[in-house]
Amino acid sequence: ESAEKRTKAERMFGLLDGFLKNDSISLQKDILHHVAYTVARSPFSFDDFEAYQALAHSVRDRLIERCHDTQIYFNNKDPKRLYFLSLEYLMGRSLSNSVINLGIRDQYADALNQLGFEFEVVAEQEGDAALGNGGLARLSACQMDSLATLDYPVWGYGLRYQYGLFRQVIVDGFQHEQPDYWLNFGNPWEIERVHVSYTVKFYGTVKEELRNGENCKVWEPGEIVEAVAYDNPIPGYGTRNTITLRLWAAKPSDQQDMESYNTGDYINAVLNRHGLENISSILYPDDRSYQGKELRLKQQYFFVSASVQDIIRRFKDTHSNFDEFPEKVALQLNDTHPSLAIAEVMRLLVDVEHLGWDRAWDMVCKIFSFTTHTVSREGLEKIPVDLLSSLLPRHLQIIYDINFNFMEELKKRIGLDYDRLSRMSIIEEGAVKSIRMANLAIVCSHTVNGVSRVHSELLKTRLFKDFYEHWPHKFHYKTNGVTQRRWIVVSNPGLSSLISKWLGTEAWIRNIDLLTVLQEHASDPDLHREWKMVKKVNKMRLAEYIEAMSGLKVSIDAMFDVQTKRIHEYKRQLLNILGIIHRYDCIKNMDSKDRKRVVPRVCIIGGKAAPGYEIAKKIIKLCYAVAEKINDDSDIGDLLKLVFIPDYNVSVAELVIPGADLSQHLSTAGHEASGTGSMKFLMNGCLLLATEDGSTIEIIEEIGADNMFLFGAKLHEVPALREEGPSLKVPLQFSRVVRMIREGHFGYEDYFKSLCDTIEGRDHYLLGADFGSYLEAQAAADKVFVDQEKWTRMSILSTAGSGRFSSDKTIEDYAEKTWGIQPCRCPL
Ligand code: KOT
Repeated sequence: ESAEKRTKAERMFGLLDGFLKNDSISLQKDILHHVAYTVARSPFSFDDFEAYQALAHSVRDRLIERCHDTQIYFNNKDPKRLYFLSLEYLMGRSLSNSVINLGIRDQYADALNQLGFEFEVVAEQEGDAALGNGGLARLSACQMDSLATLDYPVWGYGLRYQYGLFRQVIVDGFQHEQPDYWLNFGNPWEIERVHVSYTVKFYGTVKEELRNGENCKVWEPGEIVEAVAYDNPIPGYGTRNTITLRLWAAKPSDQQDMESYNTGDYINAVLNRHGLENISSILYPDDRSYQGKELRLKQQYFFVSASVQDIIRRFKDTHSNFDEFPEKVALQLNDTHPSLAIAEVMRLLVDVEHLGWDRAWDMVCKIFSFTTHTVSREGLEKIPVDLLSSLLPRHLQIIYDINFNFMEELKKRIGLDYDRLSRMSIIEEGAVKSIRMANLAIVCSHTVNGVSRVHSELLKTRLFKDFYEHWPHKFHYKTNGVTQRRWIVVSNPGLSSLISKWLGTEAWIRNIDLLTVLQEHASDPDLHREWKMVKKVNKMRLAEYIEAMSGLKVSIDAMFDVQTKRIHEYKRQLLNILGIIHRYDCIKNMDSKDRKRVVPRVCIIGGKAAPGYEIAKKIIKLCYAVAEKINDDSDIGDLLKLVFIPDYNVSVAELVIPGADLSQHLSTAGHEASGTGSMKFLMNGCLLLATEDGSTIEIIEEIGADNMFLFGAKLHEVPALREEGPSLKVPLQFSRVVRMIREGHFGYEDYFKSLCDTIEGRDHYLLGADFGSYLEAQAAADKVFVDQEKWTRMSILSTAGSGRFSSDKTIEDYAEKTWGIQPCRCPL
C-alpha cells in the first residue's frame, strides 16, 4: 500500500511542476493569471488596485509554499517552540515587506513594469492592518519579523479584529473617530483555516463529580463560541523560513443552543447568535486604561483559550504523554493582556488531561515568561472578581487556588507580614475586589522583564519591589528593538542602497552590527554628499504628501522637525506646541536683521488620541489652532510652519520618519517604559531631541550625548520637583506662552482653559520645570543645523550607532536567556 501511496505522491508532485518560479516572465504570467481568475478582471484592462490584488495573490502563493515547507520541517525536527501571545499587532502593509524578505522585489518590479505598472504605485494601494494601538503593538510586529528572519520555531497568536484601530478624521481641528473597515476589500495576506477551530466556553457553573474515584471539577458553560483560525504568513529575510501569525475570529458555534431551535422561534434563535461574533469585532482603542469591560475580558479569554487548545493539540500530535511538555513549549505573555492563559493551561491540564494539580503547576512554572510595558501602578490591569466569577467561574477557582498556595509559601518565607502579603497577593481586597493580573503573571512566570534597562530597574526598585526581593532570579532586563527590514529597507530604499554601497554588502540587513562600519566614513565628503541627497529626496516625498493632505506648501530647505506618536500628557506634545508658540512669538518680535538668522522650521506633529481622552483631544485642537495662526501669518513666511498629520499609522510613519531631520521624544523622565519611535528615527539618520528616559538612556551610550540634543529633569530629580507643586519657579517665557493661550491668541480660550490648568498649578508632567532646558536644546539644534557638515556627520553617526536597537538583538537575547529556543532553519 505504501508503494502505491508513494507513486501517487510522485505523480502529484510532477503535476505541480516543482516550486513556483520567480523569473520575470513567470511572475508576469502569474500576475495575469490572478487578474483573470482571482480578481476576475480582464487581463487586458485592470487598474492599480486590481494589479495590487493580483500581485498580492501571487506573493501569497509563494508565502504559502514556504509556510508549508517550514511547518513540515519544524514537525520533523520537533524543536522547542515559542508561542508569542499578544492581543495587538500593528503590521501595517505587507506587500513590500514580503517581496523584500522573499528576495524577489526587483523581479516583481520588473514584471509589473512589463505589464505597464509601477511597483511603488501599486504598493500604495494596500491599506494598513492596524490591529493594535501603538508601541506595544508595533513591537510585536517587529519581533515577528526578527523571529522569522533568525529562523526561530515560533507561532504568534492574536485576535482577528474586524475593525482595527479607529481612523482619525479631523474636522475643524477636532478629532473624530471612524471605524476601520480594513477587511472590506478582502485580505490576501491571510489564509482562512475553516478546519482549525476550537470551542470556547463562557459563563455557567462548576460542578464537582467523582470520576474513577477522583474528585473532578466539571464546568458546564452557559455560552459556547467557535474560534476559527486565520493564518498570516511572516516571511524571514534571507531564509526560506516563513512562520505563522495565527489570528482567531469568533463564529457562532453549532453546539450552542440546540434547544432554542426546537422552540419554534427559529428566526430569533439565529439572530441572537450573531452577537457572538462581536467578541472579535473591535480593538479597544484606549491604550492603558482599564474599565473592567466584560467584552474586553471575553476577548482576552477567547483568544487565550483557542491558542492554548491549539498549542496542546499540536504537542499531542507528536507526543503520547506530557513528560516533555516544558522542554517543547515556551509561552510569552506580551503584557498582562493574555495572562488568563496561565489559568487556562492549568484548567486544561488538570480538568481535561487529568494530570493532577502538582504536575500541572510544575509545568506552568516552567513555560511562562512575562514582559511588562508599564511604568506606573495605575497602568496595571485589574479584573473585578465579580466579573470573572460570572464569565469564567472555573478560572476564578484556579486563580484562588494558585494564590492560596502562593500565600502559604510566602508566609513560610516572610512570616505574618500582612502588609507585604496583601501587596503581593494576586487578589486585591477593597471596594471592588479584583484580580491583579501582573501579580498572577509574575507568580506563574519563570522570567519577568521590562523593555529598557532603566524600566527593568524601576520594576525592581518600585513597581514589583516585593517580588524582586522574593525572586531576584526571575527579573531580567531587555531593551526593545525595531526591525531594520521595515524601518530602513522598506521605508527608506535610498538610504538602504547607500548603506549597502558604502559597506560593499547587503549583509547588514541580517547582521546589523555591520552598520558601525559607517563610523569610519562619517567625515567623508563623498558620503556626505550622497547622504544629504537621500535625505533631500525623502523630504521632497514628505513635502508632497503634506501639500496633498493639507494644501500647505513647505520648503524642503527648512529643518523638518517631527513628533509623531500616540497623544499622551506624559509624552508632552504640549511642551512641543508651547515651544512652537514661543518661537513664533520671538520671530514676531524680531527686526528684519535678526529674522535673517532664524533657522526655518517645518514642525510636524501626528498621533491619535484615545476617543475618551479629553485632554489629549484638546492638545490636537491646540495644534490646529496654533498652526492656523502661524501658517497664515505673512510676517512669518517660511521661517516657521506647523502641520498636524492626521491618521498617523504604520504606512504614514514609513513616509514621515525617513523625511525627518530632527525628531522629538519629550516624555517626563520615568514615564516612557522604552519608546521605540526614537529607534526608527535614529536608524534613518534623524537627530534626536530628547529627555533622558526609557531607551534614550541607552541610545546616549551608543552614539554619545554630543550627537543628540538632551534636556530636562533626570529621573532622580523628578520627585523633588513634583514636591514643589505650584511654588515651583518656572521661566517667564513659559508663563507668557501659556498666557497667550489663556487670553485667546489662538481662539477657543474657554475650551483650552482646562488644558492650561493641567500645566499651571500642579503640572504633574513638569512642563514648566523643563521648559527652559527644552528651549536651550532647541537652540542648540538650530545652531548645528546651520553647520550642515556637522549635522550630516551627527546624522551618519546616528544611523551607524543604531545597531543595538535592532529587534534582532532583542530576540536573540530572549531566545537564549528567556525562552531557551534554538534556530531551526528550513533548507533552501
Ligand atoms: C498598554 C496597556 C497597558 C499597559 C501598557 C500599554 C502599553 C505600553 N502600550 N504601549 N506601550 C508601550 O510599549 C512600547 C513597547 O514596549 C514601549 O516602547 C513604550 O514605552 C510603551 O509605552
